[in-house]
Amino acid sequence: MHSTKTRFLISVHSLKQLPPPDFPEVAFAGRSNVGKSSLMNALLGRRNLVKTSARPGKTQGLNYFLINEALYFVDLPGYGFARVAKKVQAGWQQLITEYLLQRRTLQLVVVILDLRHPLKKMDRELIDWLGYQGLSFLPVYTKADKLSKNKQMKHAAALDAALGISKDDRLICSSKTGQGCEDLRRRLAFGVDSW
Ligand SMILES: Nc1nc2c(ncn2[C@@H]2O[C@H](COP(=O)(O)OP(=O)(O)OP(=O)(O)O)[C@@H](O)[C@H]2O)c(=O)[nH]1
Ligand SMILES: [Mg+2]
Repeated sequence: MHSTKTRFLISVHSLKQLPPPDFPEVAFAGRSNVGKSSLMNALLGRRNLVKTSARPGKTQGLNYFLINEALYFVDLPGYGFARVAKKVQAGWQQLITEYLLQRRTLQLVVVILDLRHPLKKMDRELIDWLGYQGLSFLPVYTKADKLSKNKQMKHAAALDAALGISKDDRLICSSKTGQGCEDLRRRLAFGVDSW
């Protein structure tokens, strides 16, 4: 493991609370419970720095982590969880939308999808919207450990086709086994030399 020094900075609930835009940043988006927080922990080599949960709706607010005093990771609340009140979901969505549109230092949105499942409507809407807004994004197909190698390839090809992308434009990962994490770390090394 690399010597990565990470600390939790702030949970942002309104744009006024955003930390000064002093570093490049990478945001992690995806459906509730897809494994965003787990993937961040896997990348950082930390067990539970970013709070994870078997119950969807764990991450609330935009949670900022500072890595090696050089890069921000931003854990976003998940979307599409029916049991979170509509009003609360709408509030998060507005916060996330405004954040994505305003934050000039945002380098990349990692969009996390479950490798086991077909593309969902809200995933497609997010990816289409990011493309339309000209924001850079990287699809990551996670929970790969739950499928055989053969199935991983099949499912990944189906998601690629649904998104209209090639296999160089995404990664297959597992937070449990660490599969793909080294590749992902390399793609996220904005301003960080010692990953
Ligand atoms: N087997 C396996 N389980 C995973 C993986 N990633 C996440 N999980 C499990 O999936 C559940 C949800 O993980 P989280 O990381 O909390 O998901 P999240 O997307 O941050 O969820 P919200 O914060 O609610 O939006 C937890 O029970 C994790 O242990 C993975 O790669 N493999
Ligand atoms: Mg989370």
